[in-house]
Amino acid sequence: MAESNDRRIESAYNLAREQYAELGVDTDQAMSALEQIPISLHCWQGDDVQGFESSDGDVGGGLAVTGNYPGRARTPQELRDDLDMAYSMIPGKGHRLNLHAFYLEASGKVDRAEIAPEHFQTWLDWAKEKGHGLDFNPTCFSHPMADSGFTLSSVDPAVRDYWVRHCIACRKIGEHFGRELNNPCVTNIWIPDGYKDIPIDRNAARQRLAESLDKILAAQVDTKLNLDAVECKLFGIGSESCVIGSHEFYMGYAIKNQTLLCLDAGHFHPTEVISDKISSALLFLDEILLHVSRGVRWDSDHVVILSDELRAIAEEIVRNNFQSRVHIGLDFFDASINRVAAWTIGTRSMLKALLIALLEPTVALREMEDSGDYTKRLAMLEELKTMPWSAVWDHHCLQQGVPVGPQWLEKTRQYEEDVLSKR
Ligand code: RNT
Ligand code: ZN
Repeated sequence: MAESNDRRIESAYNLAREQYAELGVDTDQAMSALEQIPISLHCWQGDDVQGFESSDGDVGGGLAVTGNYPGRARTPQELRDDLDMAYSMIPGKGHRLNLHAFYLEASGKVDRAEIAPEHFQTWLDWAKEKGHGLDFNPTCFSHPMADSGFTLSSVDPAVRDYWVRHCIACRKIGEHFGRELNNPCVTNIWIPDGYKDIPIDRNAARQRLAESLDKILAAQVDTKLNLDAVECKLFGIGSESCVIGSHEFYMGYAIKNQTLLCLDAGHFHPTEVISDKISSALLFLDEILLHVSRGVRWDSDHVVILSDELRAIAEEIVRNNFQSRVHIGLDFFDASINRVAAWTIGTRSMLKALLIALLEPTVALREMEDSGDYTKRLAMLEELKTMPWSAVWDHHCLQQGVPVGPQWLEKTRQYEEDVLSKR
């Protein structure tokens, strides 16, 4: 049964390879290119953004996780088990883990301003053993010092100073990860700061934020090992009228200070897309970070699916050969479905989008565009949509030793029965 299935996948692939070859596209090359693209899975899908500092509570910072599907990871070990399960169903090498600071492992309570590499030793050992790179994030929410809704831009110097110290501690942890894994860590700063209602002084808060960021970046950290990123947002729950760290703020800040800019797909107006921003940002910045997410009507952080925008993001990266300059991270949290499935669906969709882009005859399409033949460009883009990329995807999964098609769901159901349902 399994053998005849493998044969069917092989013969479908052989036909697809011929069909792509007619367009001048090498499917084997596309698969080996795909294998090299790391995706950074966000740890926070596994436990509904709770972290391991204290007992369950409101996430805060305007982040909302909805759903009560059973089986949430309650300990770092459970989270690692769930991640191992998800990675085992995702093709490709060197996928990463994106950790938030409040996923630390410490015997007692550790102040966020005092966190250090030792609190992440088990994560680091695990990453080394499994061959994952690590990325990192200060956690500037879910904390009494963030209760006012302001952190790095607070009017209170003590609050600002506290979060400056936390962010510096995080950059040092990122540097440590980078050194230990011989693989640079992207440390991304996102803060919730903003006003629910119309402020009269947007300028002062932004000045305070810039000053705080300057202090954070002034701390000595090897920028080859730790890559700093800053993430903007349009609005959040409770910051509907003004977010201090807006797009213009961080675009300017990142260019001036040559940090990475993080573009989150849910952080713009609902019809505004990050795919269109990549080429502009990379004209003025060496590297950027993506938080690939899916907003539904607002920044709802739905699981990523193979949407037109996801494909457009992948096309922008691949067509311009930006693979080494764009760090692809995921950012969604759905507590209404199996959480391991959520990671698997989102990551496999991201990889499918990249594969489709890698199978595009881009040179030919560019010639059509440059010669003004927009009729052929549109016609070909539509025809390409029904090319047999799925046969290449199945073959790729088979070769990589991960489940083909919906087989991964059976594995996930088994894991749910054996592990998740017993929590
Ligand atoms: C919030 C940002 C941020 C968070 C994570 C948990 O709107 O997208 O990236 O999702 O830090
Ligand atoms: Zn984000």
